Amino acid sequence: MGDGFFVLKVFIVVAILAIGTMLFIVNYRAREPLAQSVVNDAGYRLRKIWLGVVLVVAAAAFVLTLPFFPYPWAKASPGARHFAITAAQYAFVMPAVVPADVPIVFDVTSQDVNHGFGIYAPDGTLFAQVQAMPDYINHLPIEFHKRGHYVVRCLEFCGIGHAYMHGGFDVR
Ligand SMILES: [Cu+2]
Repeated sequence: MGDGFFVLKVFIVVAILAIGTMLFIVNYRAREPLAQSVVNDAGYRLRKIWLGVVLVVAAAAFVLTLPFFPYPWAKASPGARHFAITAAQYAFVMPAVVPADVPIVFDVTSQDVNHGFGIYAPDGTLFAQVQAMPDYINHLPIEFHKRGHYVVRCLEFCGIGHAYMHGGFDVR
């Protein structure tokens, strides 16, 4: 179908534009040398404005998104069933079956280094995740409504076998 020289033509056009731009800059600077103070003042002014814009945007984003923070909702209900999860290079020790439609808590820890405990729903989307850390138990309150097989993958690079570190459980 196509024109075999398309890439070459694009390259030539881009090269001509680039060389032209460079020649223009060289010429421009040669004709009108600007005092360093002029350049400095403009640069610092621009930087101050930019900092202000970034601060305003960041503050607005922080305030506007704060109500969507998930932590206040992450409280485990008192009657929740607990399941121990232990990660180790390069496998997970966990229950084979987890009940659906009841509040549960995964108590997640690691035997060696930091791992990620990432739970993927039967449709392949990431459902929940928490860090698995040595000498520490992270509690992940969760409730499954969709039955099926959930795949667990390590989400923290933990060594040479990281890519093969996965497991799973059934929700029934
Ligand atoms: Cu890993």
